Amino acid sequence: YLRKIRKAVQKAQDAKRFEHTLGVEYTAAALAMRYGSDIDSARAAGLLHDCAKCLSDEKRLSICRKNHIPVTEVERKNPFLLHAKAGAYLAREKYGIKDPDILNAIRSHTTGRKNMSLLEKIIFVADYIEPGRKHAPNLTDIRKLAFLDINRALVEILKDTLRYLEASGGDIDPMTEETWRCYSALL
Ligand code: DGI
Ligand code: FE
Ligand code: FE
Repeated sequence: YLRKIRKAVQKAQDAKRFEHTLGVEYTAAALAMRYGSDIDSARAAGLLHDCAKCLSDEKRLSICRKNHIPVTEVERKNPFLLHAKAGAYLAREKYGIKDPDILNAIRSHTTGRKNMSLLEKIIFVADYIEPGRKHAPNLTDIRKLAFLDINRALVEILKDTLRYLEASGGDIDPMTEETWRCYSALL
């Protein structure tokens, strides 16, 4: 079923985004091998995590409105954040994914959340470290850390993301902060 999903996602994304998607797919597979998580689930979640990324903000908002998916204030102001929630919805309705862990991994891939499952962490981290990413600071160290201690990698990514948002004046989703608090307290 992975080939079918891959083909369908390719149609829904531009070439650059699809390359990122493939990068997340195989990076998630590698992390799943390292941490003993189901490899096919990791690949499916990796393939689908950004399936709503190439839609318009209007489309993302309307998917949420029509399907009674709650939209927070920060999300209304920054509708690109909704590609995670809208993506989880499309993964179920359009791509036929039933596994709630895969759907949660798609839903939480941008901000994270408290008490993430192993698969959710794998997708969150794979999204950040996949080989096509180039602009993040400390990427070399975080890539190595991801295969040594996924929780520490998670905290480093959240720290850098929050720092970047503060510097660039982006609205911080309370969920991103909550995830950071949850995992930095754990270390
Ligand atoms: O969809 P991708 O680009 O592959 O990756 P993503 O879904 O993790 O989105 C990355 C962007 O999301 C990145 O520019 C940082 C931003 N982001 C993460 N948490 C927050 C956030 N943006 C805002 N405004 N607020 C957040 O809390
Ligand atoms: Fe994304
Ligand atoms: Fe992504």
